[in-house]
Amino acid sequence: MIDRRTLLKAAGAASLIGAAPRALWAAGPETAEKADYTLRIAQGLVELSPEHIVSTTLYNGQFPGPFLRFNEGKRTVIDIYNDTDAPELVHPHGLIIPVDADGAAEEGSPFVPAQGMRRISFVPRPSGFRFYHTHVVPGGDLNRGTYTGQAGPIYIEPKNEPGAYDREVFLVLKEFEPSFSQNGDMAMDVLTGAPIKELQEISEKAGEKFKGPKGYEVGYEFFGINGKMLSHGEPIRVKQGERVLFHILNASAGEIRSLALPGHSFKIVALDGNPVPSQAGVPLLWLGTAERISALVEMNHPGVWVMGDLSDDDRSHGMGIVVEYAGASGEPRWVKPEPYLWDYTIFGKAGESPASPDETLDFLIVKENGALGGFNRWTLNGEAFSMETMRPMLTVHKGRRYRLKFRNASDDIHPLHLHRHSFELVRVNGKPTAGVMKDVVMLGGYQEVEFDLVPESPGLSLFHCHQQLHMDFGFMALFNCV
Ligand SMILES: [Cu+2]
Repeated sequence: MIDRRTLLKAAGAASLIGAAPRALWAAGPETAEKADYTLRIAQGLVELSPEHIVSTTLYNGQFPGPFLRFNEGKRTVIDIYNDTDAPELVHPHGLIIPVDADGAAEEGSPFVPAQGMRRISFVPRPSGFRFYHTHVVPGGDLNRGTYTGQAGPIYIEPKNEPGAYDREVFLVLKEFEPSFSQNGDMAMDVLTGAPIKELQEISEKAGEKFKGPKGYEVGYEFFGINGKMLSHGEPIRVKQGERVLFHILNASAGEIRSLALPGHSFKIVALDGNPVPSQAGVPLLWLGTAERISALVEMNHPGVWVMGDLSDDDRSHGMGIVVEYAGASGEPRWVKPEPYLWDYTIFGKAGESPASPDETLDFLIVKENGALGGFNRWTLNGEAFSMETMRPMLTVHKGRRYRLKFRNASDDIHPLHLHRHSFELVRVNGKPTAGVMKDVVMLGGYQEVEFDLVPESPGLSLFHCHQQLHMDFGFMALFNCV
């Protein structure tokens, strides 16, 4: 139904032109120093189940990509080989690292050339659960970017582990076999807070200008945890009384995920790998694209359970994993949980407010329905990011405290992400908070979120919505830190 050539012309072409000269800078290892890790980017197969084997681009032929464990502050070296015919970028997400290693072409990071290699090295920080993924711009090409299987977990060993636990389990949530649709079903009842009327009105006005059919969205055929559809991987085997620390990553290209384990609750110890001030308990999890949650679960409800997505459709297409108690038997059971809306502020410092900002910056997010060859275009303060000029939107000064206020004049949830920095949530849907440090935050439909940024990484930092389709069609900005 969709002509790929037209799509590429509309979206991807600019980024490919930009790729060519930069690829020439790529160089091999200059010294005999041995790499700590080697990543090889190539086409491969993921056996989601014996009946569902998908072909996609992978790291080292596996999904998720190899688990990279670093020690905070200890320099690490990674060799990246690209066996594909297109330039690639590997972005270590949530790390405070220089542009050269960040894998974001918009900032000036070099590409890993097609059929070539590049060595990166950096000093990993901050500690906690991070991940790595491709950062190329697929535009309308669903065989590229985060639509592929290019994602893997990173854990930077902290000096002190938050919370006592018996064992750790890493879960990477990911969907496969994408296709375009014009009737998306993004989860809506995700976040607390009421829609703001003024933002709905702005959205309606924009809607009058951009009439016509709804812009394209991406749907998926199969879902899995750690590359296996529900009931097709090894179950998580637990014992009664065990405290399991789950590290959960939503490695989706654009979906919001939920996860529940019937009869159990989650005690949140870290968000995006950063320990939270208040370790609140919640009945289920909501994760925006690229968000991570570290949560302790006390295994006190014996049985064989489905730990799965609340969406019946996604779960029945694989989004879940079996949790099996020692000595329990029978078919895995799923029990639909009561609705629960996510509120970041319950994990903040109770009764405290963050330091006052030196400057406040406002951003209004507007959707232009179907404005780019059937794709929605996204604007920040009236400006869609230009891949041609790559002009930085603003200059920020190291050490100053900026309060960034985002107002969403659309009904979509946007997982906002800033590269090479963490930020502190200060107000979510009207509720003040302090002390929650993140690198991705979900901004609800017709809602507002504010976070404080104290820039510390000199150079360009890319800010964008982590919804692949949103970032590729305007929802990006460069902040220049001087
Ligand atoms: Cu978005």
